[in-house]
Amino acid sequence: GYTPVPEDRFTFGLWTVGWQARDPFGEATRPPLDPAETLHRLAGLGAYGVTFHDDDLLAVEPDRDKAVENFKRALAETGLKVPMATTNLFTHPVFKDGAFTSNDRDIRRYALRKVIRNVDLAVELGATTYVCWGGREGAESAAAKDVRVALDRYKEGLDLLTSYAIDQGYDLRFALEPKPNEPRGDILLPTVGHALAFINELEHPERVGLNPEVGHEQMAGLNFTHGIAQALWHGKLFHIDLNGQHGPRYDQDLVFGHGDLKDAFFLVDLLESAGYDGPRHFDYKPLRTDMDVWPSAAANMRTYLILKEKAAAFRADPEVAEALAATRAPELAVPTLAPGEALADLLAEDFDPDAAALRDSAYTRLNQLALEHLMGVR
Ligand code: GLT
Ligand code: MN
Ligand code: MN
Ligand code: MN
Repeated sequence: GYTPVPEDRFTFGLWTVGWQARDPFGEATRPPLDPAETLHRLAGLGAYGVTFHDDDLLAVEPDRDKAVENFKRALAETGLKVPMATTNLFTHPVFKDGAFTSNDRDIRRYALRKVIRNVDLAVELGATTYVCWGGREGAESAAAKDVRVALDRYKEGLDLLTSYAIDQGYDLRFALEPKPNEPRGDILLPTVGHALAFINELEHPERVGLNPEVGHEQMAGLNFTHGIAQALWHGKLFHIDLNGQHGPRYDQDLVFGHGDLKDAFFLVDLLESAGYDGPRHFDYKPLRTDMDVWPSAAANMRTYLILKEKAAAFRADPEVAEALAATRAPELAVPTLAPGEALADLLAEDFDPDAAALRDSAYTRLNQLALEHLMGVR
């Protein structure tokens, strides 16, 4: 069991296993990986596809045309798909004050050219989602960045990109990836909620959704599964970055489940029961102390499959059904006003709040049942 197959739709960024483990305090601990080798390794592990930044393709071959050719050959050899691609708008020092929201107009124009060049390649490779992680769109000094004006420029950038995709006839949607901080002191569109509200102000909101990352919402102290549920409710979960994080600290990018395991369990429960049909995309970093990155890649998929089985067993457990009924959860699906009923009927109703306050929801029993499934004792 727990052996991934392409039908599971597991995907990995080239930059994940390819991370050489440079951090703010130390040099790389691992040599660069040839993207072609990465594709063969991931296919061997049962993955469905890969994702990439424009610059990831250049890891061992600086000539873009040759690098693209090598990548295409490896895709053909392995049968891996490219459901999503993205742009590196953060490594080069030119982006130190942002890309779409840099104070420098010529840098904003360069950033858009860099994105559009990779959008064309992404579509050629079959991608239908284009992620925009604005890690450098932000500030450390309160006065130097007028946030309202920066949001005007952020919107302008996305409006240009969505219009371009529409004009080209591309079957491509854009997915914003929120993050509260790191590398900037404060990043624009810091959470799922901020990004959802921003999308409503865009010229083509139907073309723009979200790519939330587990750790990024948890860095903001938020409940990731709740954020995903709301993104689904808005029809905006275009893509997802799965990984692990322990609370509000630096972005850990741990293996999926290696942070908050209980939240990972309920996340898988939600994705599977809500019928999310996009890729299960891992955006993790192999530990800096691991020299062999492939066991950690496999661990992400194995953990997901184990949690999927545990969540299904939890939902099928008659005691869980009984405990759920005791919480009166099914009643939440009943509209507050009955069909045909008038507000006047509600206003005229007699009610004893003191008696209703005595009802017990017994949520602890449900929590414990979930934990016991997760701990493997049921
Ligand atoms: C970068 C970031 C990730 C984003 C990637 C997409 S790049 O590694 O930390 O969270 O998903 O640009
Ligand atoms: Mn991260
Ligand atoms: Mn990351
Ligand atoms: Mn990410």
